[in-house]
Amino acid sequence: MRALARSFAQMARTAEQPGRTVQVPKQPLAEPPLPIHTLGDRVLRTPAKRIGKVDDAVRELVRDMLRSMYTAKGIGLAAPQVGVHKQLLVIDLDPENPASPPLVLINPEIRSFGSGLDSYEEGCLSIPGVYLDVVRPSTVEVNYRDEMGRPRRLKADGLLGRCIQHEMDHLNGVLFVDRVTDELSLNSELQEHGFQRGDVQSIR
Ligand code: GNR
Ligand code: NI
Repeated sequence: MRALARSFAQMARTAEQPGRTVQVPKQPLAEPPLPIHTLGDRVLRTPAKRIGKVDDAVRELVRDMLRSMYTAKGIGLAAPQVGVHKQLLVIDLDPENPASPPLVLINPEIRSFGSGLDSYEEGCLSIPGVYLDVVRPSTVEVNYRDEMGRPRRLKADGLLGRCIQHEMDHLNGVLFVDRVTDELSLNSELQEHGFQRGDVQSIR
């Protein structure tokens, strides 16, 4: 009986321990657990800081970011979008597939860009409704740490390469509209969705 009671106590403790995984159900919730800031909000322009130690608190933040991303129907989310100035981003290009794990990038650094350029229509959870073409390198190579703090390297092209670059811009306080070159489309699309042209910091 003592042994049985003790094993239940151990089970309860195990269940309470923050997990070694960051997986959450991909189901949308009624509201994102972390509210997502939008264009014009200064928090989106504040550069993120390196994460010193990848601990349970970081993994809990990752879970809340994933829940927020799945609820908002995005394929990526960077910590500054939820008002957290940390170098952390999550990506899931297959949010409908429960079997494919999301990507978690901590302290990502771009090692190199490929030589080719692509144009692609981007959107952003922080600028809802606005979709505009952005030119970026077709491929990137990044170093980062995963959710267990292990160092990783990834070479990405296509939508993944695009998404990594979009999210890493967020870590530097840059938004995709800053990179749009079609001034006419930019102005009309912003106006149509109630955003201010003055909140864009065009890069050129
Ligand atoms: O959900 C998103 N879709 C998307 C489409 C094209 C290029 C980039 C993205 S990322 C975006 C989610 C978001 O705002 N991440 O910061
Ligand atoms: Ni975005």
